Amino acid sequence: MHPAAWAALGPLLWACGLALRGGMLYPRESPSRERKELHGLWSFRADFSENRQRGFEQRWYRSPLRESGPTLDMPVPSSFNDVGQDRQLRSFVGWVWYEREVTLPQRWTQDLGTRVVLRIGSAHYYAIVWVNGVHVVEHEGGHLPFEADISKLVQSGLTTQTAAGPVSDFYTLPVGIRTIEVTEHQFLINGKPFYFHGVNKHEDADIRGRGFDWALLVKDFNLLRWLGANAFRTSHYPYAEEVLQLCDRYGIVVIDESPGVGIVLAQSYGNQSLQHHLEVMGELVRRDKNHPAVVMWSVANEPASFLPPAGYYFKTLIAHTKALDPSRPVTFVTNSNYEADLGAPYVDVICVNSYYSWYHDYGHLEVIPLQLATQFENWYRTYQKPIIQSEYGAGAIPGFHQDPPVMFSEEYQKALLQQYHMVLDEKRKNYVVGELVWNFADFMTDQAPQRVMGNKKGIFTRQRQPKAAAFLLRERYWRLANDTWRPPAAGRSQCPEGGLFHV
Ligand code: BDP
Repeated sequence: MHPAAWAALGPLLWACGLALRGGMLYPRESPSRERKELHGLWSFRADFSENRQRGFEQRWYRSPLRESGPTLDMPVPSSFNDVGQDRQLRSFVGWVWYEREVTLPQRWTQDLGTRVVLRIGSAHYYAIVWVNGVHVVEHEGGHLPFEADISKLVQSGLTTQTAAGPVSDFYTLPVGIRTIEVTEHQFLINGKPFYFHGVNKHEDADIRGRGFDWALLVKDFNLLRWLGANAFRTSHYPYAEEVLQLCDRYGIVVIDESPGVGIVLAQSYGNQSLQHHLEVMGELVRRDKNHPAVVMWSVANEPASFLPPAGYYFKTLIAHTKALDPSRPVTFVTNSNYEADLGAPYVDVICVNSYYSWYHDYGHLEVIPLQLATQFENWYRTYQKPIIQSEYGAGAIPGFHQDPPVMFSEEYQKALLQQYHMVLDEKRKNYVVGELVWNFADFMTDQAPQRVMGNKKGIFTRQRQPKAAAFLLRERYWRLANDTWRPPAAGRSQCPEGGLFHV
């Protein structure tokens, strides 16, 4: 087991009258279900000990955290790395401990017919949970929810059984009905060709880091609408469920990506990894299958899909995902050479990333048309599958201006996108079915020479203000929306005003 930080993001307790079977439904209140949010200030300690094991050796889970040493106040949800001023904590890798004391409503603890479930929205990357010092659940992988039935723990000491009359459980689930189909050159939603014009995102913002935030979410959706975007990819991990709920309501189409990023070494393709990856796909599909906005699963981003074990790995992974959900196409996002990619034979849609004139041929915008057209032609000739340009972009530091354009100026970012757009406009007449710019907003990264206080390929800043490229894309996306949108054949759309995705 690798030591890893764990940060509780979005935990809540909820009680309901009936046991849940099968899927993992988002906790909604109903006449039979109550929920208690555990968001807020938690006690926190990072284990800075040499082996990162002191917390286990001294059993910090046995008594209140404050009794075993100093604690910090830590907001949940948030990234502990981003909120502090401590350099060590900013880059800390190892176990961190979060604790919260909770008082439960009496009914939950006194009524033995009530089931009490502790649910963690997500915790990165390995989480162990104790309730009253008792180990209740572990979860590996981050990003996805997990839960533990803690009824027995919180109701212990009670022996009298309450009358077991008939129990009614109520759960409301908003639904949307639509079909998806992939042909040799089209992506069809409800039988009509769909063109993805959108973005790649990250769950990231100033101060809070990766923590879920309603204000940020609504701001981002307002910006997506401003932009005329109709789609995004959850690069490079599943996003909070609340994000998908808004996508359903606003008519934003989603390519839902697993956390399978960084599969670049031969040993990443071992059985243990594959097994875990299969489990994660199970968790992801189980969580998100009811969202009509999700139109395709992406099992990975930029794996070394040219390595020999990649063929078997992706064949197995994609077949497994299709078996879990036969109703949606499956892909992974590639940056491998079309001739060498061993996973591509198994995907429904080719999703390709390229950074012409950014990571190669620096400054030579003129190479893009030929290189990009060749990229598309090679992939299509080889596979006869629709293609999405799943990433392309350039870094720009807001306020840097230079003409003729040079790298990192707003002009260069804009000019690079324009070069891509010329080719996309040509190829979308045939088999290119989408374009997702990298990235919606600037985001924080590890330090590296190609990063300037994070990744600056956003068309918005990390504070969600537009760079010049945002205006370019806005004009383009609304034009594409008008060009490619087809009114529903019959009946009125159920989508809220402004939704581009009419089901
Ligand atoms: C792509 C990756 C993405 C990076 C991007 C970049 O998929 O996660 O942020 O490059 O370097 O290859 O900007």
